[in-house]
Amino acid sequence: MDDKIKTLRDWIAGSGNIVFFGGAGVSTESGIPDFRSVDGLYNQQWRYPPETILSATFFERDPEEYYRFHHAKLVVDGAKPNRAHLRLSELEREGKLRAVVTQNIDGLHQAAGSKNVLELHGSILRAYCTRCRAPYPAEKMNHCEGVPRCPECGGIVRPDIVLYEEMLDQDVLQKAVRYIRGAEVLIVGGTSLGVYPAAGLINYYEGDKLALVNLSDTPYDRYANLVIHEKIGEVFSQV
Ligand code: CNA
Repeated sequence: MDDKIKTLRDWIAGSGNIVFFGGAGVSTESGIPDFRSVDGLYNQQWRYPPETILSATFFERDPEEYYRFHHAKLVVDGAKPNRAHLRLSELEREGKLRAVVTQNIDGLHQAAGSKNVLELHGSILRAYCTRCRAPYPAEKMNHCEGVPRCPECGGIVRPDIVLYEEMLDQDVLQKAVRYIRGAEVLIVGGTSLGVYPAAGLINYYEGDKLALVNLSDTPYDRYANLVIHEKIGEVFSQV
């Protein structure tokens, strides 16, 4: 086994206070494309970059185009948790992992069995009406034709995700800060650490066991105590 993976395994074995902070790269091995990899959404043919389509202004101006993207790219039917999701949920059950803080909106950590998941950017598995705020079945929103409408008031339905230009839920953010600040081991994985304010959360970590597991370099590599540039599912299957 690689020395770095062995170090991570030792940290995990020796700690009862681990926090995981992750992003889209955690789900690529489940078949959900991220934004910035070569086969990520930035490098696919699309009329606008994902961050434009996934913005509040764009949603308001062109919900048809938003939902075209949503149905084609955000909803990946049949995606299942991979070895990273599954090992993280196991570590929680073993009483070693305190929380998963995620930028993902796919619900795969919960599907793997994780209970304490802080979804910084919400989830496409929840939906509500933009006009009357009534909840709407996410399954229907994710599989309808065109723009879903509220049966009560006719308003446009939206996913319960944080669009660009919108604020993060302060309660979720504060909890994430608390877990990260108090963690003994912080494992950060599958994130380019380029989307703020989420990426800035790493600055709250005060310990000396910061592990970064990401295929490509990140701006935080030089601050980490351990950097592993490998597939996160493969790493988690060994720790
Ligand atoms: P990103 O900017 O696309 O970065 C992903 C990172 O993961 C890249 O640096 C890749 O090198 C790395 N990566 C890809 N596959 C693997 C792998 N198997 N193992 C290890 N590393 C890998 O995504 P971020 O999460 O950093 O950006 C934040 C955005 C992306 C958030 O707002 C998310 O909501 C949004 N997003 C979420 C999903 C999802 O829910 N699955 C999918 C696409 C985008």
